[in-house]
Amino acid sequence: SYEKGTGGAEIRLHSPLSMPNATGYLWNKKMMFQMTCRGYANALHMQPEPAKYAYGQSFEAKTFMQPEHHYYSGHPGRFFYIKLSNSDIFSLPYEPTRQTLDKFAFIQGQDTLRWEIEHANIQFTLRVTLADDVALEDWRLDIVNKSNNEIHLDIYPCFTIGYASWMNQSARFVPELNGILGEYITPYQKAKDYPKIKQSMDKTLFIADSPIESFDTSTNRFLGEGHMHCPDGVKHSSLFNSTALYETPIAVLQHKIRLEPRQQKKLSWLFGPCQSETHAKTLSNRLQQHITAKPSYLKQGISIQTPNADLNHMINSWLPRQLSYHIESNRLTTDPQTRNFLQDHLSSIWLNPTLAKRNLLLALSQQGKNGAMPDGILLHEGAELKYINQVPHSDHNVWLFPFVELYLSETNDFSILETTVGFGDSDHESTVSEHLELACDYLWAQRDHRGLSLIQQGDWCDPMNMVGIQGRGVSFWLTFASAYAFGIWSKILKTTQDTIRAAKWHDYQQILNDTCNTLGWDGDWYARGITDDDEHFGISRDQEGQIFLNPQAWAMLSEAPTPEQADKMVNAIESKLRTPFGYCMLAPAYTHMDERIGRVTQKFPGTAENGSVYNHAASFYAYALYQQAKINNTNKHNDIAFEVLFSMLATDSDCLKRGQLPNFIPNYYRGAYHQLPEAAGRSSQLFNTGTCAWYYRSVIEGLFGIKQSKGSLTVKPNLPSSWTNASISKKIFGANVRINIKRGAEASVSSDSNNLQIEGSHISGFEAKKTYLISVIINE
Ligand code: CEZ
Repeated sequence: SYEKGTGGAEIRLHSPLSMPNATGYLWNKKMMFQMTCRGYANALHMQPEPAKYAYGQSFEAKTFMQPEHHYYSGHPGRFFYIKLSNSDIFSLPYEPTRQTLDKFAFIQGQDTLRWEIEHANIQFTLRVTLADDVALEDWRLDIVNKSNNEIHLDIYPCFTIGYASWMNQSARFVPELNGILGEYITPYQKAKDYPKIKQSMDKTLFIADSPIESFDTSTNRFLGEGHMHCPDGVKHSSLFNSTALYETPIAVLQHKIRLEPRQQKKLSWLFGPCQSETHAKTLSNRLQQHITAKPSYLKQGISIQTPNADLNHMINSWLPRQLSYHIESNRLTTDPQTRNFLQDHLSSIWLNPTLAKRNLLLALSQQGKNGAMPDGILLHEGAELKYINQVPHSDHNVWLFPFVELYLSETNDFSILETTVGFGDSDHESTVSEHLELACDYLWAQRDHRGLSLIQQGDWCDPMNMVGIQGRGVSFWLTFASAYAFGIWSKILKTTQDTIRAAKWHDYQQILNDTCNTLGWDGDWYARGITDDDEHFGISRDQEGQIFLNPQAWAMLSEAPTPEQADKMVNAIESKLRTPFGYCMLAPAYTHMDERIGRVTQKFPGTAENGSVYNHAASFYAYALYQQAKINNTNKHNDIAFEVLFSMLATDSDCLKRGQLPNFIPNYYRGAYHQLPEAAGRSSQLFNTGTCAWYYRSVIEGLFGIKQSKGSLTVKPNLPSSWTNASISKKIFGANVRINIKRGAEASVSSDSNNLQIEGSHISGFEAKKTYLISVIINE
């Protein structure tokens, strides 16, 4: 029911019914906009805190972007009622009338969402783009009369503004704007909040470029005795010209159109937040001079050709877009969780290394003098730690290390280690290298009498909040993650000739691994943790939450398991966590609260951290399997590693079950495959996820086996056994490098350039801006 357009430029869905919650998204630096194929919309803009300019019909809780967002009839949307002269009424894109349309296509482009619809011999092309520099939706409708008769149409764009405030809300028609202005006061009670409220964009603008016959701004007056699917306003010959005076606002306009046979007409509208009527007037100029937010990320990323079309499509066209969304929007927060900030900006290292450097220094400037990274990174003066960032989590230091490792290998900019940065709680300045040493010291110190890492009220797993609530519970995952961090740090120190400290952190890595092997190995896999009351969990004895994916993946990253242990873990994961829709984060999913563990066990079985196919965790696993391959010099898990990656993609054969288009990788698909098979596979539709950077990294370093280090390149591909060839183009130290991989009798690496030095699989001598072709033969 969907089609991938040429060169991955767009994805087309042919029905509003087959995947009703399939969404597309757009963003610019000020906002994000997500819309379902049927016309429901979610939009947030930053001012700088996230805010809405279109709300639901009743008061909404303020929250962060959620998975499996609930759509209902009456949900905020962007609708266009069309009334024909014979009074037939239908709506674009599909909601709210839900009238079957003769032809329907919903199209996600790189910088547009578009619908191509035909009905009653009329062709409609509806598209939305965002302005490049402000929060503003630009809507265009092209109408073509395909019949041989003159037709008369009433078009009613209907943009819900919704219940914005219990203090003050209204909306009115403003003739000078040729449109509607909704006004409200963001509700507040504390006088100290007033300065912020005063600055906020508490107005919603909806303006048209075409003559307006009538309007409504009061939701109730517009609906009358009808509903959104059949409002009185549209049934009448004209809207009621209502003004919303402390009533729920809506923005509906009536345009009358006459079309000769084959004639075409274009209409456009702008919708978005604004500060004042004067500001609205300035924005209205954009009707004439609209500049669309354009993507710039594709040329910075990699390009691959493999026998797997779904993978090519995701990597070449859509994943870089999702990476870019993360680094430009910071997930629409002003205090991204430190863990998210450092993982999302792994992508900056590939797409914008200057930004990556700036963000690493920003994060380190908020580190405590004791070495602890804070729970969130404040992006603006006045930003505060909110939501989950008020709950102490133990893992934030870990994420510095994969970041620094990738930054150094990709950029070769070792001078960053000597750059000085301040601290969050002291005027003192230290070099980045000293900051990182302190971060390791802190992780080392935060262990219990057994030498295991204390979990506090959560680690990577946010809602695992009661394992260590009394201060004693520990996490095997975090112990492995700390060991992994020490391992990375030790390798960096070795490169910088600091052999004494390199040896120390290598020893500490070994100590943590040994401790986990002694206290955490359960026979076929590692336990997840030990509770405050000294009980192991995530072990074979448990009925629920018997096996967790993360400790296995990170044990591999920290190099704790022997090859025999690794095989056992892989087998256990295959038999207990693998489903047709990907690898679950834990199984079986919890069905009731386990007070030893916390609120993760209260999440609905198979959703989010409670046993979904949590793609972030799956991408760690893929990366770890490839890492294993490198360390143990074996390709025995290559097929599984690829399966882990592939199973995260919505494909032709399973997209209906997932309910998602292949325009992004969601944070999860429903798991609990054996417990609740009917919901298994359903996408969360949430494109905020740490998955994307680790996925990209797994493809580059894992599947293609490309690793840069100290100015040279190593290529050791890990192709699945069924592939005979593949190629990748990537910027390597500023040079444009294409690597062709083939199977052959004898493994070799060669190049078209005599200026490169090749020793085994190591290649050096790249010059920036030059183009190189490297041919790699791997064993048949
Ligand atoms: O959020 C993510 C976090 O942003 O959950 C991950 C964690 O590593 C990320 O940093 C795993 O826990 O509070 C909660 O219950 C949640 O855990 C979520 O908010 C979670 C969601 O999946 C949101 O998408």
